[in-house]
Amino acid sequence: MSLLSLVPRSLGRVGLAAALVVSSGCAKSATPVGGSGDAAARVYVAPGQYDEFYMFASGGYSGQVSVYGLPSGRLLRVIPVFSQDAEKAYGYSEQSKPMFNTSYGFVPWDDSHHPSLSKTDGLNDGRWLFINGNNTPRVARIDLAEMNTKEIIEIPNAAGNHASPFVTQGTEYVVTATRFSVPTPQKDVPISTYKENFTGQIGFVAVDPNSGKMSLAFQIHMPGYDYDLARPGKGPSHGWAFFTTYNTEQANTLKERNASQNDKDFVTAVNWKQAEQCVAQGKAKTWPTRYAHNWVDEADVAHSEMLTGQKVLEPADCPGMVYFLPTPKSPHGVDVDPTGEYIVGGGKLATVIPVHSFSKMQKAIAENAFEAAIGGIPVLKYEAVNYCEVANPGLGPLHDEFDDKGNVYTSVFISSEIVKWNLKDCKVVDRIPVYYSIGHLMVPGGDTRKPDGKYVIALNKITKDRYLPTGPELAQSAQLIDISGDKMKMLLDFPTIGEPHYAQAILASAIKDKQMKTFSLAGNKDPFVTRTEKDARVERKGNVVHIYMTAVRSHFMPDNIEGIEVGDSVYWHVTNLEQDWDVPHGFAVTGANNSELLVMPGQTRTIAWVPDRPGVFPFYCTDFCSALHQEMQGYIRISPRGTGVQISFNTPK
Ligand code: K7E
Ligand code: CUA
Repeated sequence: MSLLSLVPRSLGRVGLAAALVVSSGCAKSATPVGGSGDAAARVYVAPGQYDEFYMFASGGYSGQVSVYGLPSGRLLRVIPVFSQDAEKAYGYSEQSKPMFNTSYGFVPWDDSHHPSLSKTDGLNDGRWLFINGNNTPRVARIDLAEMNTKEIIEIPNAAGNHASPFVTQGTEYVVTATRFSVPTPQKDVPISTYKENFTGQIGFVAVDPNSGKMSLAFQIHMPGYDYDLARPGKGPSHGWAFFTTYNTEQANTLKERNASQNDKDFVTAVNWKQAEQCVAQGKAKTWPTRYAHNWVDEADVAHSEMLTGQKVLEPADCPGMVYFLPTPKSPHGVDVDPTGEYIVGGGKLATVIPVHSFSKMQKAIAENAFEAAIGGIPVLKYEAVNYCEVANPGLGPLHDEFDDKGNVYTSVFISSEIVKWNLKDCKVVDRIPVYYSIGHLMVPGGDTRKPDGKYVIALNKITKDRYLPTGPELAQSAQLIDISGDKMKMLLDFPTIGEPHYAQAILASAIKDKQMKTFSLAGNKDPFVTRTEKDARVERKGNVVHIYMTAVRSHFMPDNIEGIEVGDSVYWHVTNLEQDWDVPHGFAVTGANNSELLVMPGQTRTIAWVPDRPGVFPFYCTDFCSALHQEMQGYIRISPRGTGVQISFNTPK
């Protein structure tokens, strides 16, 4: 089926043109749109001034999170999460390598889609940012005062942790689910036995309210469908979480056709408070799948442990825990409005946007308004739960965000537009083309109880002719759109790093003043810390050499080292003695085949190095730290194996 054959006449001329531009691969733009009259003034943040919002965008297949200021679109930082980053030695330094441990071994890459800010009472509280690893199923937690990744937990019994991590109203849980059904637990079976052997999984990872530390609370063993996206409830629907479900056809090949047969798939509604009760009543079974849990301790050193024995519930053993809400057609996003009453499905192949009602769902459950049951899961009647269907939504609705006035903004992929409609009468009230092929969209606070209805940001997949061309690979983009008035107004385009599936934003005032400026040197608990230049030293233990080195403007101590032999395992433990904001030192040595080090004030980082040839090699500071940065350098002498040159190094005068 060609989706373009479904282009509705009601689609605006520009939207249709954009859809055709994208799908035809033509490089000519529709009429350039953007920049309403006062756009420049609306996004201009004068030199030295701060932005109003922090925006955290997922990096998609870059595996990272990038931090932008809004409304300027200025890139402030890239936070490494699931991918090694040689710039910061993340995943290369001895202190951070354990973050990549998984049951599959060392996995220094992932595909990250959904940043999710921690919440208190349904509002962003500025403590943590969670994000999913989609490929090797994981969830990471970033500390927002430090803007560093502090924890990564693997999700067992999952294959593609896509509907994740979406936090509950009080950050009780982050949710997880398997996008791909697989034999669960894994086993060797013919792929053609999908219907008999493949099953799904939805899981809840508990978050410690004080430390933020994550632990797998329980999982639910589900029918063999694909579980795509999720949103927890809020207000009256707090205690529930909603997941979109497609491939109810249970196809295992050519899914683009075979999984698009049914008119309706499901929104899966999970009553996690009921699940908690069933776990407390001992109704969960213990499964032995292994999974890794990695975290950074108080000494700023990462650890990894392998866990097993997760609690798994079968829906049939826990009545009242899971329901299916029929939803047209292969839904992608599912989003819950600020009041917690409306559950909006993104039926990417549907001709309407279905909106379910939480109170109708409760009533339907009470009245047993079921049309069937699948594996102990009641299927509610569509009419009994549906609140309305939004007509003329555009082509390929994916995701929804909300403002503070009862409006919904739906991203529409194929017709490349944002459609604005209201929850009161489910009527489309405005639409604006975006360039091109929007995935998610984001209103700051748009998933909270109190959205900040000033901007919507379009997160686009394709930029074609929007920027100066850069060879075959083009940047993806965000577009900032004013939603403060009746009509949406395009304000700004800016390129993004990787693929920004989703983003979240928080008022800068909520976290700006909490930002950490230095690590405390006095409080440095790294086992290889060197607190003063007097303590700097070189120690040999067999073929292993530990260099305890300090860095301060503008020298290393020691900076002349002899007595190292070819093939030694040399560990450079560099402590930055500065206690001044924004004075990192770098460290690099010739032939380092992993990365440099970038050491924050008060911090210790370690890099391993195995010299492979005799000679005298320089090392130097990579971060321009002072007028005499270029003098911040030293030499290490490497002797042939077995020459027995004594260890020596210079000490402070
Ligand atoms: Cu729509 Cu992974 Cu949330 Cu991309 S997903 S767009
Ligand atoms: Cu230290 Cu440059």
